[in-house]
Amino acid sequence: MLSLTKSKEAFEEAKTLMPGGVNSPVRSFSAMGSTPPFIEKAKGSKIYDIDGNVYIDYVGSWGPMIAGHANEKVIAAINAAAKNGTSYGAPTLLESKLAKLTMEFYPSIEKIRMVNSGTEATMSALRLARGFTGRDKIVKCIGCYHGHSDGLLVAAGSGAATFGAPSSPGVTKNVAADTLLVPYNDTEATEKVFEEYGENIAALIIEPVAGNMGLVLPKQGYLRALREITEKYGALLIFDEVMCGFRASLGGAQAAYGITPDLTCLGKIIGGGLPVAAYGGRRDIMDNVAPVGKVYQAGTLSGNPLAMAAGIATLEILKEDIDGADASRALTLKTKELVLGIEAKAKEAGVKIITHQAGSMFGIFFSEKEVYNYEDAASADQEAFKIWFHSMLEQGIYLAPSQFETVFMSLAHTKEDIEKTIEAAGVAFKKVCG
Ligand code: HOZ
Repeated sequence: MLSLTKSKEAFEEAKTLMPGGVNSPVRSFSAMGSTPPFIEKAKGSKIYDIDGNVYIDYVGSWGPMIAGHANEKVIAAINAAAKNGTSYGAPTLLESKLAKLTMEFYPSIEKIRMVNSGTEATMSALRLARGFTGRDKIVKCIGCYHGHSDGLLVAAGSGAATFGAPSSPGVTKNVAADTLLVPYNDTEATEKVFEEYGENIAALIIEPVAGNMGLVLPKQGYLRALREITEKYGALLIFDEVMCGFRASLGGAQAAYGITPDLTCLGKIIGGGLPVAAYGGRRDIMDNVAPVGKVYQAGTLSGNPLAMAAGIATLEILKEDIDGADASRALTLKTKELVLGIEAKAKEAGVKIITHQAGSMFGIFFSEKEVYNYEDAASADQEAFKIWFHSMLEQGIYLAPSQFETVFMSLAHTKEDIEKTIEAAGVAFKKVCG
């Protein structure tokens, strides 16, 4: 039985200090009805809580820790940068280095602007799209999550869906009215919205591989259809690859599916565990950002030297070959092994699940029917998920505490970790059966 005595005490105190005891809602575990382990440290594929429990971690700080926790190269780079001062609010060589490295992975990005969070990246990309096109409306998919700026907290996934408030109070009707909604994977609905509002639509923003309604993959031809529709109506196509960037493939979903968006938003991995995100894309569009153009966006800690150093070290690790192939092959194979093992255990226990994998991301739904969009995801058995989640945690496997999230593999996960996780999954599926 997992002992969380110290975490429980810490959580009680934290709840008196912060809403729900946390600085970001999903990590409160409240959707799972339990107490979050308070983390003391992490190394490689493991995280350690303040009660002395050790977990194999598949959350990886919600994506960034692709090289594993406290990777020596990343820590050395942060230390070296810190010795030279922690922030200057002035240009550095590190910013150009991370920009160039990012563009090697994402050739569609001809110019880039570094910011601090995925929320800033998507919010700024949309402002830019509006400034560039002179149009007001945007299109987003129901259940996709693009951070917490007002216009994007409409029918949002992730924590917003987890806590039953996909459209947040506090977002004005006028702002919400400029966000047009379509179901994910629904080309026809998208065409209809463009037929009706096309002249006023600045951009369609999408997680090309959706990671915030569980992991949902694009149907064949869907992303290409979006490219064609946006082009036809003169709207921009924005890929929010904050989550699937460097994971669906090293070049993200755009490389995996062969689609070139006009703008891309990145986050998480690009900062190697420190706060970095970015938006970038076509030069003619990016040159509308201040100080070249008039679309304003700024930030004191944007391009912070510690964060740039961590991002550079992480992307350099991703460029290294592993067993004669690039890192994405190793990550994908490990993830596949885990997913196949989990599927086999579910079958053995007679539990119906749907699994999805995109490179080093994976997710499971307790459902008998395929999951193509938010409605399908929401109709999966949430109670079964909760039982499975808690049994896995008890056995030292740390998964995202919500059906509307994705889990992540890192380069640090070992064969032994994967075998242990598959065994644990077998026990957990039996629990689901009662
Ligand atoms: N929005 C993040 C997951 N999609 C959760 C971030 C966190 O709680 O740390």
